[in-house]
Amino acid sequence: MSPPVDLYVEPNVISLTQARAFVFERILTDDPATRTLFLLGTIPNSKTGEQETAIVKLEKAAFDTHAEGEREAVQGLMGRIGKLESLGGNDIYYWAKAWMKEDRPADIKISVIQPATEVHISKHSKQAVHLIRETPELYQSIVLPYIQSIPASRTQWVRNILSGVSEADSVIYTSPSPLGFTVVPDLKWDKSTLSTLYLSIIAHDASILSLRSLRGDLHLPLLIEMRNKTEEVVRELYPSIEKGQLRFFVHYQPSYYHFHVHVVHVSYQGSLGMSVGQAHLLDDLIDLLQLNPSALSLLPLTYALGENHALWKPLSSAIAAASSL
Ligand code: G7M
Repeated sequence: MSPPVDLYVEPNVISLTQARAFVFERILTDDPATRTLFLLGTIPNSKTGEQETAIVKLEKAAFDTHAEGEREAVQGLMGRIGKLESLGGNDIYYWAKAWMKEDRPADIKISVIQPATEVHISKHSKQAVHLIRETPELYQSIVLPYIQSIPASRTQWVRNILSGVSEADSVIYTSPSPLGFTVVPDLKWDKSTLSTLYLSIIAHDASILSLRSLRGDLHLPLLIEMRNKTEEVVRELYPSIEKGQLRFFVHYQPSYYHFHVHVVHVSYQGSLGMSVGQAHLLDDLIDLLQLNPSALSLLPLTYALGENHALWKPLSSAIAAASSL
């Protein structure tokens, strides 16, 4: 039933004319991580034409690969790049920022893996994800042998950083032995936007495979130095970053097994790699090891695993077999 005529209110839609008539006053929030801008200004009322205070949120849209005609548009995307500025490269990985049209701010960040292997293709393919509870026994019987079977070529890019072959001009700090570690921008960072700052602290000791290898008696001084020295160096380099504005965390499972710590600006909320279960605060790991030097080899760990991950089949089968006993 249609509403009575005198109660009918024109739907409030914004027209192109009104949008173009927006008078900008100031930026309320600029969040590069979510690619969102909140602007304050005025827009003319559609009936009276009078300028009214308005808050406008501008959010970059996701690539729509399902809409009709969009597949063709995606196919042509790389061909439409007007300008490209390399940000770095290491082994088979390259990253850059690019402009779809030269006359506007860089609008995409590009990361390339070339030549990509089947492992890369399956890692980056959409897949179902499940939660796994990894006991210390499962770590010893399945996870550790898997890590030991990974070819050394998969961590070539890490050795390139540590030996100075790649990314040498990006390295922010190298700590001398015996507490050796190197701090370098993660390839996810554009190396300029502080609110999306993203660094990696890579341990020099390749025998620390992941957080499972950490022992209080051996590694507490290293972890504490990574935490404190990196904060000091980053704050010296970027004085606008305050104490308590850097988040230090460690992934389990990581994507490569050479111990490293992620460091991000606290306002950076955009990364899936910060999900509960995968990300462990460095401070919590230090506390756990102080309580019990073997805590990280004794605790069961729960995390999400994609079905394409090499550990999914052996771990899920072992868990299913144990629960049917
Ligand atoms: O999940 P995991 O803790 O293993 O994270 C690995 C991190 O290493 C990710 O945040 C990647 O963006 C980063 N990364 C990967 N590669 C191949 C490179 C690289 O070649 N250089 C730098 N600087 N970071 C990388």
